[in-house]
Amino acid sequence: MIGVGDMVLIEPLSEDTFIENLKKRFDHNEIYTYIGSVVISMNPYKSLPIYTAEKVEEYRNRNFYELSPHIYALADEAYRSLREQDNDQCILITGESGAGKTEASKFVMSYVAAVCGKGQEVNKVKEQLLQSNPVLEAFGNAKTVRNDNSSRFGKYMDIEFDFKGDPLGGVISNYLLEKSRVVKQPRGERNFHIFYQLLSGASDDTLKKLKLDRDFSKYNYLSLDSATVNGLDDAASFRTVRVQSILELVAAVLKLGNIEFKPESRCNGYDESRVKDKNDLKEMCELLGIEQSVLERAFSFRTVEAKMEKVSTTLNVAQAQTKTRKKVMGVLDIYGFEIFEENSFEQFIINYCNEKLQQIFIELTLREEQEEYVREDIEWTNIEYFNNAIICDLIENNKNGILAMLDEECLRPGTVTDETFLDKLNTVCAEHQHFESRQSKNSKFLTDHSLPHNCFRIQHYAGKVLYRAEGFVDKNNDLLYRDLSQAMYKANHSLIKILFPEGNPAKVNLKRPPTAGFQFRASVGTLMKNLLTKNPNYIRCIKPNDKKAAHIFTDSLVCHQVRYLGLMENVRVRRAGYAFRQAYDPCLERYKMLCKQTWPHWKGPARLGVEVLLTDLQVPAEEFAYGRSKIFIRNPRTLFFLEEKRSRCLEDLATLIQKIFRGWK
Ligand code: AD9
Ligand code: MG
Repeated sequence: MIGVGDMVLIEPLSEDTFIENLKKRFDHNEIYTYIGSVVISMNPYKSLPIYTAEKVEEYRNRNFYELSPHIYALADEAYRSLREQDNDQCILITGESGAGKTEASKFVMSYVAAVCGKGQEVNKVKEQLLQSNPVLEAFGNAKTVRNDNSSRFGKYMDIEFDFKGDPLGGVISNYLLEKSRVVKQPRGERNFHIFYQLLSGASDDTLKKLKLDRDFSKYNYLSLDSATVNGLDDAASFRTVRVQSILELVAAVLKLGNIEFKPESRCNGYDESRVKDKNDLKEMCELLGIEQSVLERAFSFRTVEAKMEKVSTTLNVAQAQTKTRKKVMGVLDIYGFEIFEENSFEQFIINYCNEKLQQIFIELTLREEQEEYVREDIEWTNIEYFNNAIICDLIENNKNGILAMLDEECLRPGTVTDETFLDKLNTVCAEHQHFESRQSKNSKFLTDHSLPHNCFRIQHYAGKVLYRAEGFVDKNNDLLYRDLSQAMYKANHSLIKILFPEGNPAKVNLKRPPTAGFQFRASVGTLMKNLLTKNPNYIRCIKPNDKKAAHIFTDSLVCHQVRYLGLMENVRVRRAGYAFRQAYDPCLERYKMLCKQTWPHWKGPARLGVEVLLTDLQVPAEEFAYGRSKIFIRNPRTLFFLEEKRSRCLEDLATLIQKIFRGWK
């Protein structure tokens, strides 16, 4: 073993020894290290031969700590626990942009696909689950400064299994795609991969049908300074994602980007815009089956609604109804925390999502764990940690959180601009600070004189981020004018019709749709609640350097991530605590066959039964503690010992039954 495989065993424990251990392992291509059951994953930025079919076999059905740390061990543990103990699982993958979350989620999915079920039907389901990735990435990922394949949407996938553990299918939920990228990309970044894939991968014939040119420079939406990316084969990726009706849409978007407008004065004194060169418009209409005059009108005019209603409905997530209970494994892969030179509404949403996920980690591994020891009367010395709940509150508080204030501005009659929104923020968040404690939410709204005009700054758990208020109001409003959606609905193109249901004149809805921020907050809230009902498995991804390069380990960068991810606190809680716990009843039920005094029926209280059992098995006293309602086991090895004894006992029993059965025959 290179270095120490589980940080819990490091001696002496300090930030230096922790990082030294990560570095040593990283230098030897050991990118995975445990903190108890949490997997730390260092991005190697090179492909390693550790994801082969042989590796899958090696980790299959093995106990978590038996082999050297690997993401497969976590995937195996989660899958087995789901199948054998009927516990729904979720895999929570966190880390900043470029740390390796998406890759990790794919390794987990391919591992689970490799070990679960067999047969033609099952294989079809597996194939579909795995094939969703390239398509989603083509439309939802893009090259950014931080990551050449950066997820610009959040993704949560529930893989459903039947009682045998065979996959039944999956449900994918997407969270707020960074739509603004279609029309504008920061310097050095690209649009979504699909555009480049289409132009470089489609046949001449397809391009001709789509009225497209292979040359990126012909399209305003495709930035030029970074059109090709090292290591990305757009043409090859294209072959996996082509679907004709979708491609027509992609082509139409490129044409849309080339349409130019010119102002035209009207006799009533108002200006209006007109399409300058009609060729792109004409071709776009042909692709989508829309009458040119209809679309041109929709581009140039806007019917202004007199009435605006405030929306106060909450979003209900449709729940699939099934007769038999499905077992579920959820895999969450969101966009990682990011700080750019210019941060806008999108970064604000992305970073908020990361705050929420860090909250779950804190709640479950640091807070809840410690509180449980106190509740159960187990001797415990408290371990301090930073709780980011106040940052979440600053953003999502119903009354005076930033998102609520943004909504209030967006829905307010009168002139609303990004400046009026910023004024409001400054008034509410900054001015209250003087009267509040340092632990208040507003203390994370940073005010100082160096703040540039039109900006605000937030102290996130992972660092300070300066946001430019420009565009917040528009992006939150996210209004698609009704004239435009009605024009799209009239298209003679089945996919477009599906995409703009609100354009159906029979379903005119005068209500204002909920804002982007409101929808996001509601759906993230639902997601968090859902995750809390499942057994969490954590993968904490770390980025070794800022150069997207192999072999470079920048100590300061890693140290920063180790700190804000709360990994030191994680080790301390883990070292002082107990790896496993179980209520007395199910514990006795599971292991009672290992002891003559408890098998087959134990007549006293369950707690006493467990005590008799452990004494009989000669488990050393320092290995466990008796809580009020649960038994706590310090070392995972003790649990393996019990599990192994149980398996052997079951095997003996099976052999015995077979013998008896044969005797009868
Ligand atoms: V973002 O928040 O979506 O911007 P991610 O998802 O955390 O980010 P991603 O998984 O896309 O990062 O990883 C970035 C790149 O690092 C990948 O494109 C790979 O080139 C590289 N990477 C990450 N993990 C591994 C790995 N286990 N083995 C090899 C890896 N390369
Ligand atoms: Mg990603």
